[in-house]
Amino acid sequence: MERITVRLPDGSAREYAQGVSLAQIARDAGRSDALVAKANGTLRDLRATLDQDASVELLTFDQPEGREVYWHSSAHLLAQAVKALFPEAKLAIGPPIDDGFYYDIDIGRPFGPEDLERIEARMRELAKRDQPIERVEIPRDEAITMYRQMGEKYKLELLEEIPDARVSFYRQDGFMDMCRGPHLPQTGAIKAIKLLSTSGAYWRGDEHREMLSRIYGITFPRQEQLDEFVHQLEEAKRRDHRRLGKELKLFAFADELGQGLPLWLPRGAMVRRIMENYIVDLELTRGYQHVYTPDLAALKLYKISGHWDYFRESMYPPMQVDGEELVLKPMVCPHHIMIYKQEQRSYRDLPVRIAELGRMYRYERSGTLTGLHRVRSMTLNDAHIFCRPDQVKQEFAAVVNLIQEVYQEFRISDYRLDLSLHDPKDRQYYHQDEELWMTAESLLREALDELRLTSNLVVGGANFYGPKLDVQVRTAAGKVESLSTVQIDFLLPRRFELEYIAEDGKAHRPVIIHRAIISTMERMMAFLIEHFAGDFPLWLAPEQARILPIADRHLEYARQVRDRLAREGLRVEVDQSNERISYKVRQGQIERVPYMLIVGDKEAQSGQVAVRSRASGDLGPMPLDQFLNRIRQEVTSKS
Ligand code: TSB
Ligand code: ZN
Repeated sequence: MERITVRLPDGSAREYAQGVSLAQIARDAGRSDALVAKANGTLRDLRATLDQDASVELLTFDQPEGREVYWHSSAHLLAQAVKALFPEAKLAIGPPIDDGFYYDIDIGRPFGPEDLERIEARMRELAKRDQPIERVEIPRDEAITMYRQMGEKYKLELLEEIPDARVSFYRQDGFMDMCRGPHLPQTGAIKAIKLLSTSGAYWRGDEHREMLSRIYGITFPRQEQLDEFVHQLEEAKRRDHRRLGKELKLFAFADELGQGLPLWLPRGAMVRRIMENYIVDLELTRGYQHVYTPDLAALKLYKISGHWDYFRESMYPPMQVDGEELVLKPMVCPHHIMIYKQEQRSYRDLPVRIAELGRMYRYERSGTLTGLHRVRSMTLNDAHIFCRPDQVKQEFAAVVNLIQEVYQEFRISDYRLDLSLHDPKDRQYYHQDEELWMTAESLLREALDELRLTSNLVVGGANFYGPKLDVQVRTAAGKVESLSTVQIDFLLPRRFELEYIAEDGKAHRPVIIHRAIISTMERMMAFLIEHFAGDFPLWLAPEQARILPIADRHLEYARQVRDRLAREGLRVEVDQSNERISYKVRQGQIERVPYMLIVGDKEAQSGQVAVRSRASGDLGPMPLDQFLNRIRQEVTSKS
């Protein structure tokens, strides 16, 4: 028999007889953790054999491809369990996904929670039996006959589209599923199993076809991994801003209003107003001038800027009025440029920093809309800094410092910086002036170096007008989104022929820095709700204290306390319901009110309040002034 040479990634090589299995190679390499192998670049079952020299890579659950196979085999196990419990079930498709796997199945009704429990238990049983998973290839006609007999109409439909003469199946125990593979060598590799949810799914995603029932699940080699996953899932649910936004009455969406168009309810609007006042006041101390510009603009403005060419798919279509074409504003920059152009500017005037809480409208595809994280109408904490080329670095640094200062106040420390540059190969999207790109990008890199900041390079992530630095944060669901952004732009000044008179008396071209510190109010709100899990710090809380009268006869004193605190600028309300005090306390907890002030006979007589803090529990009775001092201090320190 012929010998073959097998090479492993560590450089070692071994001789084998032709026909050696990949499982044998894994055993010899002491790799009991291997799930599947790559032989000469092709993914293969461990049960597969080699008949020529090969470089072999053994893959485990820790590698994306290994995990994919693991979850794919888990989907088969799910189908096997379903067929064992519901022999009449018709199987459709069952692929691995980012987090686990699903299987679409037709049992003529949706699966319920009890079904899931039974199926999950059966999967565990089948995995414990540790059945071999074997690949079999059969002629296509035979496969058709088999599936006809079984009445597996969805499989038949899939089979009809396969042109090959032979079709591969995977068999474990008596269960067979048509599949390309590869798969795990045996079911016992699947250890920790959880079925997560069900949903309806149309066959082939076509709403005119059958409605199937989809079961989602996840599996891991170790129980701790499953526990950790479930914990993260619960944490994501607990923090999900869409759920909290409803529960805490912060914002809402309405079908009649349209997708991606949020309503800011009084409590959410209060938080937003605090954020807006905070950032505008801060910017006014840093040399920004705040302006207002319209939500509509003539289309020609965006033709000059280039947005119409490069950003059109995110814009609402133009409307015709009085012979003019108007569009909803998708970006504020051209408006601020118009403001810059109102005066002749000299080098002494620069930098000019024009800021606005600018409303923007963007057509985002409906599949991408996620609560307040991604909406279609939004308000951006926007500014455009018009400066001389020699001022870019220092202005950029000032913006980055401002971001850091604001993040500290909001207690945001978990973020990443993305430096997005243009892709020189993408000649379609990016303007062709390589020199401009080089200048802008090296300025940005130098500034970052001087700030001693490390960033993650994203080639091809730049805007059409220039490179940028984005602050990236993670949503509760684990998705990465940009919050703050700083963008260097040499292009729009050119397109709009912007000028300033330099020391030499001649007209020169300024540079624009586009920047947003707290992003759009919508995205920041979504982020903060999840970040604080609904427990806004006192300075941001929509309702800072609630006064709870024990009985109706304490209502008057409660109102006096409220008026006193309100005059001091605090956001206070009285619970005027005739519920029992324990119920009122519970309600205050659910609504995450930072302080509850309970007032009864004793408090009313002595001018005191009994304080219950969200963070520290019962603080007992104290004079109103003492409480006032405490809360004032907490607000100023933003703690
Ligand atoms: C900074 N012209 C620049 C501005 O001067 C600009 O508009 N940049 S942007 O397109 O990157 O948007 C700025 C920020 O708005 C993004 O970083 C992101 O945080 C936020 N944002 C963008 N699109 C949406 C959206 N659909 N929903 C919520 N927030 C969004
Ligand atoms: Zn801009």
